[in-house]
Amino acid sequence: MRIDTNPIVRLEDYRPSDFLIDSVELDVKLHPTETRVVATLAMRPNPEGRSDAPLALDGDELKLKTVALNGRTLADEEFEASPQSLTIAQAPRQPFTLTIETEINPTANTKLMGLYRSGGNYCTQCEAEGFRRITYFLDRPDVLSVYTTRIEAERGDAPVLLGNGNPIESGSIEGSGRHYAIWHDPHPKPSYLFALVGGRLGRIAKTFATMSGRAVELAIYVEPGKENRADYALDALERSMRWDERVFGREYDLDVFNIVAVSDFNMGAMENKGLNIFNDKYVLASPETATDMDYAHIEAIIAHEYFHNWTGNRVTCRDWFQLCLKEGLTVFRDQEFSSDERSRSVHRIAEVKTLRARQFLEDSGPLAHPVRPTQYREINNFYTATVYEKGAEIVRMLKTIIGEEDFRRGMDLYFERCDGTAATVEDFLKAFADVTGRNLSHFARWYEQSGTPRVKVKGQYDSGAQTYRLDFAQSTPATPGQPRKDAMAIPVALGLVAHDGLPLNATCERVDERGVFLFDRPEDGITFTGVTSLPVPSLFRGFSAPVKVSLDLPNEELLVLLRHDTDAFNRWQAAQTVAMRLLAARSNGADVADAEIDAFSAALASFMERDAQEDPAFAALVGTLPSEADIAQEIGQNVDPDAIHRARSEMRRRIGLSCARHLRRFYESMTDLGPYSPDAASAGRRSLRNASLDLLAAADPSAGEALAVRQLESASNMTDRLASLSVLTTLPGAVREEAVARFGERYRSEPLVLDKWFTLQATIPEDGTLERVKGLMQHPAFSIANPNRVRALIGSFAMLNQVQFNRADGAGYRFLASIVLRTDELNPQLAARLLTAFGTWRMMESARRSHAEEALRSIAQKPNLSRDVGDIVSRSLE
Ligand code: 0A1
Ligand code: ZN
Repeated sequence: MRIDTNPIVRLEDYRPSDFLIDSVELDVKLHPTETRVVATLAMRPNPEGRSDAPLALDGDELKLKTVALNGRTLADEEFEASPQSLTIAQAPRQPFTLTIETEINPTANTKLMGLYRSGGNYCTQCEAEGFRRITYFLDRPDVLSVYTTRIEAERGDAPVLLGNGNPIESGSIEGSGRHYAIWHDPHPKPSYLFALVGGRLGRIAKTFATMSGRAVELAIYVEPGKENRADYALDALERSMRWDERVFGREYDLDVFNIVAVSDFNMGAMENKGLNIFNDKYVLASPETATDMDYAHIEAIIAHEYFHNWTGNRVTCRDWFQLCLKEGLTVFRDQEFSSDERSRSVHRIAEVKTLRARQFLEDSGPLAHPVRPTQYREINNFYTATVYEKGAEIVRMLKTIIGEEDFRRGMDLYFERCDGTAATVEDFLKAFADVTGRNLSHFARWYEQSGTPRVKVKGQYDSGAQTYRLDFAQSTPATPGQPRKDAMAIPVALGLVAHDGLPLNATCERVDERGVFLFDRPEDGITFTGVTSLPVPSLFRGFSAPVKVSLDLPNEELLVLLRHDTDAFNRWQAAQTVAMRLLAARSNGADVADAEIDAFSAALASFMERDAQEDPAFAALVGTLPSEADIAQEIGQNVDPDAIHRARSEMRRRIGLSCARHLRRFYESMTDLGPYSPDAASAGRRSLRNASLDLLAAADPSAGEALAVRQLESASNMTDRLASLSVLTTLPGAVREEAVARFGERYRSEPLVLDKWFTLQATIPEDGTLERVKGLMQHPAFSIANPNRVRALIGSFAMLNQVQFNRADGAGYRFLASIVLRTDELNPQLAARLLTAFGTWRMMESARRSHAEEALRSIAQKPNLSRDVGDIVSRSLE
């Protein structure tokens, strides 16, 4: 394997910057290939830094034109410059001005970091280390500066010019066809929050009055002609701002808030101060082009980026190891927002499904790392489910442990103390320790220890004494770099449920007034008294901790929870646990008595009969079996994806047959009541109807096909149209091919819709799919340079198509390896993300495992890999 020479950055090596930059004046003359940037930096030595240190600025692929110190151009021997750095050995020990002129080529920038072009427009992406691709800088999050940006461009090319902060001046440059705009951001910020945009863009706007009565102009900029597709995003922005005022007391702090949608973007969106830049898929929506899920994602991501204004921007991170300080907390905030705007329990189930599918998976594979990592080779590779999603779970657990009121008081104190600073996880926890008087040092282990804790629980009822005892044991498996683990502080929200569902007045002194037991040792036990009949324990209500639970209860008892638990999450969980037991056993070739499957189907049928109507979205979730990937994760070793696929298909068929009467009823009754609306209640009806269609088709393919064809033709919105096409893709034959072709034709000029079409085809669990994917790479709408297209077609194939990516002959792995190498030359971040699909290779059966290893090695031995890909491939093979 190739030797990795990339230096490792370590948390323990952190030291303050030797210099500070109080203000930055940037003058950017936009040009497609020769953009000129003049940066004027007001600098001074940092009293907390070393007094003899040289001034070493970061760069990346930069071309230096000139550098001047206090207005005097420096001679060549007075500094050292390369595309990667600019060093002045003898920098002044008093405040000074450094003026640097660089030239950059936005058109050649395919990495989509720094200044680049998307759809002919200019835009920037600076997190984490992209600002150094614009000018030489102290490109680290603990250097905070006030920015003034002057942007100049051809008026015809870029009539719209946007920067951070407030607009302060604009005008024409006489006789040149050029114009300029000046933006000033009064809030000191790190360079990763810098942004500018120049281009031809349409705009929608509205005025927002903040809680203290200030007027803020909210605007969204999109491709001209698509303005009305931004209405939902603008509405979501306004709701987010109101929510943050109401729930966290946080007010917006500039005169304008701008959002720009671009079509080439590596991630979801970016929280640049006052100028959020979004992947257009998380802004643009119309009933004809977007699904209910798209609307929900738009709402969540608009909120997420807006919430960063306080958790990320006003309080930023001291260093990149603290990434979870802004990301975990902001995900928690956006989840709370979505829960308040929609159905809390349905949303919680969705959050947990994502957490398990992505974060538990990551935590059990070669890329496992702590929520606050202690070292990295490439920071771009740490924008992970662990930092984001598990990071959010930690904040949620903290709130569960200390309670709502103290949580709010702690947040207030955190904002008060840390506003305007670059903070750490310790600063965050200290605010909560101080308001509650609690010692949170044991809790802090959640940030340090990687791996998903397992909790084993045993229950014992003593009918004579009317007590019920629960014994808990915890352990966390070894993960890379962490062979041994300590016990975690695990909040267990719990209760007891009687078999007949009637309330049990049992009590336990170890359970607090919010129903939470804090399990913080390797083993512990608690006893309930006053238990008048045999109960079923309902544990980890609302998924109170990100752990894997095993509870040795028979299926019939678990199904009591589906029927009677007051906690909706655990009702859903009970059905999932039973389904998972049956599916895992079947996939492993174990004998599962038909009676057990029948009992499960009957429980589902009676749930559908009794409760489904009340909350259709919840019912749709209960009726959806664990995914093939979830089953693989549960099995954990020697996985045969084909066996899993067969077991799950068979179970879907059986459920479809035994619940057919209810499913047909839902299919007929859960129709749209009026014109399309993306609200949660309407979306819930559609989801139950479409989940019913899916099960009906599994039970009776030809009847299902007929229903799906009819729905595809008559659908009035993308949710229903796509759901019917999705059902058709599971049914091979001419009808499917015809439907797929017509859909592709109908949306040929709608890239975001074609992405869904790419994904559907890439996830067909049949042998021809790899060839189909290769064929689709030739489609005129496909582009290897556009991350959305690549992820929709190739990312989905690798991440979602269990049987075809993990083909027994290794062709899926070899294909992905070739794409990773190809994309690495253009866009290393994209390549590295695709490569994470190999995270499950070690859990496959041996033939697949060796094919995967060979594919990984073929990547590893290539010369000149990017740092992004080099890092992932070497960790995947370790
Ligand atoms: N801070 C953003 C995520 C983000 C990170 C890196 C990027 O560079 C390509 C872009 C966006 C967020 O959490 O929304
Ligand atoms: Zn974020």
